[in-house]
Amino acid sequence: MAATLITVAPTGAELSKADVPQLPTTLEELVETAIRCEQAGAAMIHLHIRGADHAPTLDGGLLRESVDAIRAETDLIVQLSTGGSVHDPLEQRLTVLDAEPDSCSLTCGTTNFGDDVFLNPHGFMSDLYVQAQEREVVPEFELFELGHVAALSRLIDAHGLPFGGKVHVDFVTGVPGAMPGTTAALMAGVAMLPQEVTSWAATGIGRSHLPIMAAALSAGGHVRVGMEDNIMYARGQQVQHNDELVSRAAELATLMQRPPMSTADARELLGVKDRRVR
Ligand code: KMH
Ligand code: ZN
Repeated sequence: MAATLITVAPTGAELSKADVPQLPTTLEELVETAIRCEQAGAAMIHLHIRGADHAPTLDGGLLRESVDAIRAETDLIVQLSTGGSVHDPLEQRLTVLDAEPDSCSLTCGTTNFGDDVFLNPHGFMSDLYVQAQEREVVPEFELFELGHVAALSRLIDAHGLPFGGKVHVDFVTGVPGAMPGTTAALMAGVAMLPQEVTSWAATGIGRSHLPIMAAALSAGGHVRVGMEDNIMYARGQQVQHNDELVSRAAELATLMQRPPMSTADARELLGVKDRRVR
């Protein structure tokens, strides 16, 4: 059985440090988190950064500093979020690529996002897709809705394959108002994937975190875990560190004969450019 790519999404843009003090928001906390999560079995980090006030930011200097620091201290594939927060302007979300990440998220359409709307019009997606190709950054296609699978096909048909020739998608399930975090919804999405897709992963928000992880592992998919998606380890027990979620994913994957994938194998799976400084 194939190994499992475990991605950790440690921070996100939604939780506040005041409410969740253990959320990693400073550069020091992010690097410490990256190191511990790599040790626990993660091969990729999906990164949102925070400013000095712990609020989400797309500051170019901080993004670059964060990418460089995590690259220097770990072998993790560094994926920057281009989703940012629902309040970030589209033009600024495109500038994330300036920080030269290995990978970037690319959400395949607009979606309900709790009480908000997460905006991803076709023109923005196309610009991001083409700029990622030009800058040799591998996109991870975030699918919050079944219609996003069709939007992914539209992008591939219009612009060809991404840099590296691989197509990796991540189903983000269980966002209130979007695709539910159920095995049935996930399997419907998997069944719709176009033939160009070479690997798929899934994450479940909140309560759907564990069931979606189990469903993905059983169906040959990869997994994303982390406090961006879920801060409860169990009923009444908050996650204290992201590595708890990575360790649990690694244990379950190993139990299912699909042990955590090495960073070297993950780099090959996703076709990322080697930007490591030796
Ligand atoms: N924070 C959400 C609005 C991504 O990182 O690309 C979007 C998000 C997706 O988290
Ligand atoms: Zn994100």
